[in-house]
Amino acid sequence: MRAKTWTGAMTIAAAVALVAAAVVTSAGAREQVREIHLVARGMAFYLDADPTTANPTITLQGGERVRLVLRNETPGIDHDLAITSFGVGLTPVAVGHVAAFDLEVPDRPGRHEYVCRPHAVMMKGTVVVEAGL
Ligand SMILES: [Cu+2]
Repeated sequence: MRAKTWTGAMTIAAAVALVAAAVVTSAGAREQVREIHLVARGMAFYLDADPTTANPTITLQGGERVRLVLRNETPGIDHDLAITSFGVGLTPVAVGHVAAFDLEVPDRPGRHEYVCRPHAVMMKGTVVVEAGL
């Protein structure tokens, strides 16, 4: 009997937690930030989801909010990540570390460049901004 009451209390607590999570989620949806995860491996960038395409083109939507996350997997070499035409970038990231910056993408289609500033000759790619919805 006592155990059953305890279970009931737990169920109510879980339901309250779910409602609270739903409220947080709907509030978050209004200011949704899309995360793009990059890895610096050797002397190139890779998307976390595609470990074979070096320095991939990154496509953004005008007006969207994105968070660019960089993880450095290059022993002994610090890398950064910047989109200088947007005035955003990271301070250098040591191996095994992760850093990120947020960007509100200008609502203007165009092509830009992302780069690792210390290794700009090898580590750079294109950012395409498509027309916003
Ligand atoms: Cu670098």
